[in-house]
Amino acid sequence: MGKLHDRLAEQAPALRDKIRSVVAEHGGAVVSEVTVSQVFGGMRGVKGLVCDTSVVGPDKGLVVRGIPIADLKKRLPEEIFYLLCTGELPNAEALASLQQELRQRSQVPSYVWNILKALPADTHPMAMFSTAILSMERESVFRKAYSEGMQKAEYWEPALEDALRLLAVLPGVAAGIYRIHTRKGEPLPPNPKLDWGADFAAMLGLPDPTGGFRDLMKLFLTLHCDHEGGNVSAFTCHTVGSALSDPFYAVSAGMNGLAGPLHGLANQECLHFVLGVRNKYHGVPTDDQLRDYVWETLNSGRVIPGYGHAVLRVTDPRFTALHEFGDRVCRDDVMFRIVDRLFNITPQVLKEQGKVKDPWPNVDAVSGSLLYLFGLTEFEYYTVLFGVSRALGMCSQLVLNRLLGTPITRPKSVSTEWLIKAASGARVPATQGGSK
Ligand code: AMX
Repeated sequence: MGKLHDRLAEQAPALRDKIRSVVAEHGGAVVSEVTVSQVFGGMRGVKGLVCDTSVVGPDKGLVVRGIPIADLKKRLPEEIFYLLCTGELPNAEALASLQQELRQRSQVPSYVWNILKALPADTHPMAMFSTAILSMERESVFRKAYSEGMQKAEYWEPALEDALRLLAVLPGVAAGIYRIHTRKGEPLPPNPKLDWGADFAAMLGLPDPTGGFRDLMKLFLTLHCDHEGGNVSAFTCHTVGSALSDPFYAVSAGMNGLAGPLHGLANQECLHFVLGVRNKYHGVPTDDQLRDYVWETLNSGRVIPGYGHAVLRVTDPRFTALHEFGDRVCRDDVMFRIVDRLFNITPQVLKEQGKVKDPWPNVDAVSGSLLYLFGLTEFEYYTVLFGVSRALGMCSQLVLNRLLGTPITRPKSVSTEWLIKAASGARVPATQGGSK
């Protein structure tokens, strides 16, 4: 057993006691109320979930276990995983132990390649990614242990084993998907001398003479690791896992949510947008031209990808971290300059339009352009990169929820008629309908 397992085993009794006593002492306290607008508005702002791996403050952005993401940008993604799980950054010994555990589990089974190669050529890389994860469900140690009658207090241990297997194999799977999908050649094997992020960058097989692409990938994987519990992919993964479906089922489901254009697909859409600007103006437009372009997009009923957020109300610190990286390594690149000008102009236009709650850029406004610069030009693939990183958050949340014995998710839905009656003050039954 690795150091991560041992630390979680040490922490488990106190964590469980804490939840038990919170519920015992404050179980009846009201922490959120729900308006009709929220019921019809995607439950925005309703506090009905617990997630201790990270929080996203409207004015702070992502804070991982109490540490702002900007302070973690030099950390390795695997250090972040340890942090997400335990609330502590690993010391050198714990990091080496985790890296060793990942290396031992990193071999991609040949049947995964056979499945991926058998899919039609126009299959989206995210569908390939989710399929690959699901195809490995047969390996689940959690499912096997559950069917053999494991006790509830033990759930987290095989969940951690599945999580480590998944995280170990995902860089190889994702890089192989890139190579198969773009017909760049056979998947490349992992290199045990490299860390998780560097190995992923190497297995993509792109030329990287300066090491800039490797550094970008490591930063990208760290920045996208987690975004509290209510976003579509985290919540989906959590819900599926709450049924005690094993981490392969749950993470695959989370990836299907990440594939949506309002969530993880946005970085692909952003690059599309920036390329549209470049192609229309044959380079970097003037600020006036760019302002017109943004207005034209809005007036045609489309969103400006990479701007706005369901929770944030400031510039996303992950955008700032990647923007700083771009400023350091490719300040004069046409695409980066367009991203930079858009950052100066778009918030003002969105404010003038007056619809969005958050006119500021999110992380997707810049990431695609940097990837493009380093030769990763197939933007259909970008959400898979996001998925590799976000698996860190999904897996840590799953392990902690099994450790805490979190019950199955089952909020109550009501009919529109019930809501109308309730909102107009008519007496309505406290419960209505309901199903398992
Ligand atoms: N461009 C144009 N209009 C926008 C907009 C944008 N970037 N962001 C929000 N709006 C519009 C909404 O469509 C909505 O219009 P409606 O009332 O006509 O439906 C109105 O402004 C109010 O929306 P909101 O409350 O500010 O945002 P939200 O919480 O409903 O949605 C988000 C948040 C991210 C889906 C939205 O800002 C958006 O579509 N942005 C562009 C896509 C994007 O960048 N997604 C990435 C999100 C981060 C991630 O998961 N990777």
